Amino acid sequence: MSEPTETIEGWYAYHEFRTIDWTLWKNSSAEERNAVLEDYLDYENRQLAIGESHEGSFSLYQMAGDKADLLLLYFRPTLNDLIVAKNDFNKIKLADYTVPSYSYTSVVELSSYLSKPGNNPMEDPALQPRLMPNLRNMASHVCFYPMNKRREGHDNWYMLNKPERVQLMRSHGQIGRDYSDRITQIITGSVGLDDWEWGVTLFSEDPLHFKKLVYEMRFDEVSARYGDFGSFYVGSTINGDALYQVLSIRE
Ligand code: 76R
Repeated sequence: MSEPTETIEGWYAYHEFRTIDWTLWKNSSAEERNAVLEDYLDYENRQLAIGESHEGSFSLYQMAGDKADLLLLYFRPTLNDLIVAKNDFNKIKLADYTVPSYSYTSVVELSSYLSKPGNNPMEDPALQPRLMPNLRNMASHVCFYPMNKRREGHDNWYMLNKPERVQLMRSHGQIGRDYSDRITQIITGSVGLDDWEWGVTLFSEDPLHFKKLVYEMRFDEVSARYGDFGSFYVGSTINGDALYQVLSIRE
């Protein structure tokens, strides 16, 4: 058996994708629509208060394509906190006008591939913002996709010995670091938690950087030989006030 890589876990993450039921929305009265949005602003304020007291983080995104219209992204210290956050959303009026289309449960993961020997990562203050991400500090665009490391015939990541994996991850890290001024990445682990092994969440001011980075990584051995990818979701951050604009209907 080859040696597993040590991982450090941070906050739990919940990505909830929803589509808007436009027919129901358009058929509701202006008063009802206003009440839905007021109710959402209340919810958003409660989420922001949780963020300010460092008990989690939340952001809403408007999504491109037909896989989802909205992404509700939560980070929380425990899995139970995530369940509470999910249920709290289901209790507000906006939940009646939106339908879940995909969701992903995972936990922030830093792997020790490139950590310096002798360093205790838990005591490294520089890692704290990575383990407990503050979505308020992230760039305006988001890209999410789940992925696995391949386990097929000769291309079995889990049969490689540790030095081989370290070497492959070094090259991966090098490409990634070239983008670190344009892209922030949050890797969340989901083995035993959801259907894929990792969730990849990227943030950038310009969505073109997502395309450039993901394309470049496709040529790197760790992605080319060992990466299997799920569906991609891309969008941009939106607060409750902007949601008013998105959902407003001309009478
Ligand atoms: O954490 C670090 O900065 C150390 C280097 C590093 C590790 C260990 C790193 C850097 N990643 C690591 C682990 Mn990554 N990453 C991905 C994807 O689309 C694809 O081809 C793959 C999806 C992207 C886009 C990306 C970006 N990374 C991992 C792991 C866990 C592997 C394991 O444990 O086996 C996965 C699944 C993964 C996937 N990576 C970086 C980036 C970027 C931008 C960086 C540089 C971060 C920075 O320095 O700011």
